[in-house]
Amino acid sequence: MRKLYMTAGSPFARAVRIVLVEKGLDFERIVSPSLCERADATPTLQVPTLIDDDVRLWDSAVILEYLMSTYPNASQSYEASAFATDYVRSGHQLRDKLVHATVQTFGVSTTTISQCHWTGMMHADNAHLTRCALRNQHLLDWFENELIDEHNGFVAGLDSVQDMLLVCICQFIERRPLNLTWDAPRRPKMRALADRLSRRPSFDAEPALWWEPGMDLTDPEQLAWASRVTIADGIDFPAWKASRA
Ligand SMILES: N[C@@H](CCC(=O)N[C@@H](CS)C(=O)NCC(=O)O)C(=O)O
Repeated sequence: MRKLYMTAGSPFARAVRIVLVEKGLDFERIVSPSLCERADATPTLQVPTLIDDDVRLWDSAVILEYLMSTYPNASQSYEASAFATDYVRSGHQLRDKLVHATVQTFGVSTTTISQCHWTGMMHADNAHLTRCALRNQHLLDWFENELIDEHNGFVAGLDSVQDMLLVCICQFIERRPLNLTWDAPRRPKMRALADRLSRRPSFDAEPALWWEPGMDLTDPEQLAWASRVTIADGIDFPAWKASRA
């Protein structure tokens, strides 16, 4: 069976998981692979990496392109806007790839801040990370401008892979105490996109989870808490743990 190297938190891996679900494709999860397992799978040492028979791919953009071009969509048995049939549309390749690359830059900026945060470097105290946080705000304003309206994402009438990755990164931001934000009154199209995609069963099946060091997502209570809490709740894991002691 195809295998996906992933972590529960990676927004890039989550976008791949969501597309696998949209397409009705089974996969085995290699969750939080060790350094040795990562090194055996990919020279990037990163997740996601996908193994599908003799095809081994890393980088979510390449994996998403492969899945979109190799497998047709499963038939939809629920009320939802249509899921894109192509990674990039014929006649719009350059624009769709530019959008995807820009969304990936948003993801890299965000996960760089996150990974540094957990090693004790707050973005406000570091010039490069401060630039990453500033870049995010410029990128978010650009996305708001590129989204068509409050009923459509980057492409009229369907939910694209680019829409999905963008929302995965926003929902990652909502589930880390990083002092970052994406939501703002001046970005109603972004809010509408996140709300609409959250209603897709694939987003529910592969949820974004709160994460902080010390959490154990194999504990059902912690998993239930991680599934519902966001930064809007104003609580973090140490506070929740203390409230239960
Ligand atoms: N461009 C890559 C980025 C993947 C990435 O940054 N993965 C992170 C997790 S969100 C990772 O594996 N980080 C560990 C590391 O960089 O060593 C993609 O789109 O797949």
